[in-house]
Amino acid sequence: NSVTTATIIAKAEELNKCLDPSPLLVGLQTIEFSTPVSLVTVRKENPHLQVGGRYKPDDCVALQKVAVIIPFRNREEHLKFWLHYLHPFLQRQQLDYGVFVINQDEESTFNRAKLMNIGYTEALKEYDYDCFVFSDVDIIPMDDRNTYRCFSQPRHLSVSMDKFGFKLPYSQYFGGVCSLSKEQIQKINGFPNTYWGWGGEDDDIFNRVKNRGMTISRPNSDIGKCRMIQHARDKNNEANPHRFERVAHTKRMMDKDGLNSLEYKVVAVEKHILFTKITVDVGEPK
Ligand code: UD2
Ligand code: MN
Repeated sequence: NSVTTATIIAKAEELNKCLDPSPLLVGLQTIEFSTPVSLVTVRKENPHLQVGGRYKPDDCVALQKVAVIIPFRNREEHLKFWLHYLHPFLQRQQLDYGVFVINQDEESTFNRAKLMNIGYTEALKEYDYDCFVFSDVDIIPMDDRNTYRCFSQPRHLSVSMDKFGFKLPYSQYFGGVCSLSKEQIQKINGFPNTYWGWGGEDDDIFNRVKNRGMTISRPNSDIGKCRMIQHARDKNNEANPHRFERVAHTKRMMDKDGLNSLEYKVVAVEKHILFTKITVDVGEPK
């Protein structure tokens, strides 16, 4: 009967689980941004991708189903480097993953944390993801032992960046790349929707995690090495003058500002081989 069939399948999958750590890892690699890469080349480098930027190992069952969410606008050159380095990296980690580029449309002030909420919500409509990695488009990890998966506590992954002399800039720093499980995201009501422009939203997320009694997990600084592509501040992402005041009020705001107050419009969904691009209208600051 079907119960025994289900049990047999579950047992077979148990036996066939991918190993942790993956035997395909190579460790520290050089990352450079001097030679531009083309999407045609990146597609050739990754023949096993499914449409939408999806992959799962075919010889074992991945330990986690990971949606990688990239808040985005007008950074095509950075995205090419990201895809070039990260697709092979994620495949060596034997993850069952999908890449979602959440593209803020038009000229409104950029809102990174709201795009992260949207990415979480939209990815869950497509697949039963249990883990979410949120990555700046311009950050490339150097060591594939830094697994882009979830842990028993929310994890900060970009801990040792060239930009900061391969150190944390401050101990509560949570910017760049982080991972949270579905449960961990629900526990903090997602991310704030009310940080318009540059800065502060990463500290708000850190406060949310802390206020819910969780701690931050991190790889050691060797394994956590990464590079950020150098860039100037984008247009329509000026420093948010309200950021310090907002970060001081996370505790009071987090139950009403987050997944439970998220409003947006999907403008377009494009399924490319290398990623799913979801263009969204996030509205304007109130
Ligand atoms: C820092 C943090 C970042 C975030 C930000 C403040 C690091 C390495 N990163 O980044 O996580 O907390 O400060 O908001 O410390 N983006 C676009 N188009 C735009 C603007 C932003 O795609 O027009 C996206 C893109 O993924 C980018 C990210 O937002 O990587 C963060 O913006 P940034 O790179 O301009 O800011 P940065 O490097 O100071
Ligand atoms: Mn940056």
